[in-house]
Amino acid sequence: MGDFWLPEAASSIAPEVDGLFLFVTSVSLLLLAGVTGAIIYFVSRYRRQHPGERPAPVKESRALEISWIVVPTILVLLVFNWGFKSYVKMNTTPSGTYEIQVRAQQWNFLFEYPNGVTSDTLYVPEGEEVKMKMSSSDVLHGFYIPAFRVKYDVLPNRYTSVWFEPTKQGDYDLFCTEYCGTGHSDMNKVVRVVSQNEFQQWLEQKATPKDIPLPQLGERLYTQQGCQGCHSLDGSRKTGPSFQGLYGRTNHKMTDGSSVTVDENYLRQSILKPEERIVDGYQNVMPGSYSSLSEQELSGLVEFIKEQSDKDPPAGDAPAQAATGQGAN
Ligand code: HEC
Ligand SMILES: [Cu+2]
Repeated sequence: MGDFWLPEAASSIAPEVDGLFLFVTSVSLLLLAGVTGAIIYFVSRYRRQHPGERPAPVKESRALEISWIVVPTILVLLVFNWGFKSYVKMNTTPSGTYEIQVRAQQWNFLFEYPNGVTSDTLYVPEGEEVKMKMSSSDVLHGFYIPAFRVKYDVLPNRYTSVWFEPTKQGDYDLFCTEYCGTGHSDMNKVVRVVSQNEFQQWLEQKATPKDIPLPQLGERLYTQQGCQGCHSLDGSRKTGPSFQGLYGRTNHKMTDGSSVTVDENYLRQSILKPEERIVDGYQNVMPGSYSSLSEQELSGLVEFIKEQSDKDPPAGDAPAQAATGQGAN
């Protein structure tokens, strides 16, 4: 049933939500059919038969009046009762629920698990109640998983939460549902429901080893810190310039007409004080909050960006070509 016109139902609350939805829809359709039928019947039955015909006076029908008061009242109360119960259930987190932090920012979701592991994909165990504790570091975002039938706003300066119990393994969509800027339509993630065993394994395997090489640390930060929402690695243009082939460029143009050579110090300054030099063709929208990154994290990011050049060494005039290529996107 679910697959025909509703998204797959993959959480414990989904059948309840769908049941109510189907009930309201079918009652509405029945009423629509009844009212339309009555209109058509009356139009033909009571049409004027000959000129000068005067309709007979209408007599009240107590039975009719009572029924169109009582029947809708019962329907409304039924729907209210049903909906209210589900609503209370959805909004009361059971105690002892496994908690995952959700951080939303333009234009990325980051998921953080109790053991400190962070992830770009939301992993959740099948058959376990999970709570999302959500906050935003900039503007209003929305957290929506159609297959779970949960949707809630994510606000700056305060926590909101939703909970659900996934009932079916697989990959599902997660969307941002508040228009939050130019990258909004890219703010999609995957929810991966796995067995409890797989979930534990994944968590352990993701736990950060202490001495991780700098480029790997950088790669991790690239997703965790949301750089990926604005900077691609494949040369495509997003809100910010791609990191592909960035390092080592000479004659890199800024909006003030100056040009720079992209070395480690330029990268470092671009992350710490993005507002000081704006790359030509882009706007000053990179968050200033990265100045709180640690020295090691900064080096990690710089090394990671450097690696993006090794993969695809730019030719002498690559910047110009890259720029036109980006424009066509
Ligand atoms: C909200 C979007 C956004 C996010 C998030 C963001 N940036 Fe940027 N970034 C930009 C924009 C736009 C520019 C170009 C304008 C400028 O120079 O400030 C830029 C410029 C840069 C530059 C200079 C690029 C060049 O071509 O010279 C570097 C390096 C950089 N960002 C690194 C990062 C890193 C590292 C992160 C994550 C820790 C990050 N940015 C997060 C939007 C963003
Ligand atoms: Cu958003």
